[in-house]
Amino acid sequence: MAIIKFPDGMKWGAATASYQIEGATSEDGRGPSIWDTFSKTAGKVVNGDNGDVACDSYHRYEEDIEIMKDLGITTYRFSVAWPRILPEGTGEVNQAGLDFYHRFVDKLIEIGIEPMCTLYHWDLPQALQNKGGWGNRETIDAFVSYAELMFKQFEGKIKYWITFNEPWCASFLSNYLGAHAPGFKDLQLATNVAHHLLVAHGKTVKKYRELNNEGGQIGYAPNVEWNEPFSNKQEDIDACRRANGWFIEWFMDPVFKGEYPSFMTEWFKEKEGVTVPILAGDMELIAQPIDFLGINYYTGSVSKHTDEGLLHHEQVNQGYQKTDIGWNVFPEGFYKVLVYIKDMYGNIPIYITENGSCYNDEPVNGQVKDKGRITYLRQHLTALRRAMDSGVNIKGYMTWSLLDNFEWAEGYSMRFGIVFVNYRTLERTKKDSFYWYKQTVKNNFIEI
Ligand code: JJW
Repeated sequence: MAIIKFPDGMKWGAATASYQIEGATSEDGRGPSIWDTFSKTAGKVVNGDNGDVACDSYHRYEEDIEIMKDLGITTYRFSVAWPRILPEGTGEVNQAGLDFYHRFVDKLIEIGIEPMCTLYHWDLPQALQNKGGWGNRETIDAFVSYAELMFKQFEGKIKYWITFNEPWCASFLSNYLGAHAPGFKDLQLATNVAHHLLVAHGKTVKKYRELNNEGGQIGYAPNVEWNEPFSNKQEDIDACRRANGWFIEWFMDPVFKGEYPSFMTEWFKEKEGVTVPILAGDMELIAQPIDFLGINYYTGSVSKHTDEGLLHHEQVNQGYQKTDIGWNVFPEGFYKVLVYIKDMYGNIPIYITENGSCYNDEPVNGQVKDKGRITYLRQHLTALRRAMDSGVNIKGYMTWSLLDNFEWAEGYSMRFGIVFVNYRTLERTKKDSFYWYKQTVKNNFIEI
């Protein structure tokens, strides 16, 4: 038994997102989002599930906050549903939507939990999608107006803001791979969307600075994976460089260096005839300095060159353990990707805004023995500590997720929570991993 200690002041938290937990999709004036439309389109979501009820957190938020209080976390990362605030995306403000988040945030603050607010966690108002969504540059200004409204409303209450969650998913997974809303399969469209998300991010950061929010911080939260070359052959190294580059450099070079990674954009141009629609001034906007970087990490793999596919890259089955969603358990990749990011972009403060695992254990006599999740968390926190020892500037860690919830295209079939949700009764049951994480938060160390 050894003890791995975290520094004093380390923030510990849990994360969720609006569409995945709230339910109440047609209550109190909320407008429809692209996820309402997508989940109600046959064949898009496992079992035809949708977020109409989800965890019913819109009504049960006080119970959820009690759970957080028991867990002892310092920070809670949640997202705001844009269509609750602006049902049409722009124009008329829905006071009832604002009221809900005020009630919620006030309660969090009252019990001493710091809110970390994600402005965009994928629930784009459908009214904006009807005008082209993120493929349309006008959506950028619609987003900045919504963000400005939120900054003003919650000034002094919310001190940590995240513009975009997982822009890779919101662009390429959603508009090229077609797996998430709005479900298109068009690489040029997806590339445009990725660019518009980045410009919207930068414009929002600029707006936040203009508003002079004292003591507040703003960042964004890209998702990363780590691809380790199968061999030292140059073609394997290059294939991994592209796979990593799609998640990391594509979304971080513009923010930290004011330019796209040319090895990626040239590849897209040569192989697919796709180009980034950059207008004058865009790159300067995107490169606004941010206060912190959020990192979402779940998985990685050993990969090699193949002559097929967008990136001429394929994973090699190395016999790694897999979680119940089929993703490799790859904690070494967590360490490596964090060190890689530090080496490339410098020592910006980093919050792990998501890390967690899917294990579908259910209650037996009131107990959920999710050993797999505890092992996953222990291994990833060990890797995180190693990254900190290697100089990565980690300020906090938020596990995904507080609750089992609507896992997008997987519906309710895949459970990531440290609290079990019975989707029939909506009863919550704390899993073994909840108690393990509670101990970790309290101790500020883990035992390995
Ligand atoms: C990649 C699958 C091809 C969420 C991916 C699918 C390829 C048709 C979890 N993070 O629920 C990545 N999550 O809301 C945000 N992160 O490719 C939060 N990444 O399909 C969690 C899914 C994901 C993915 C899912």
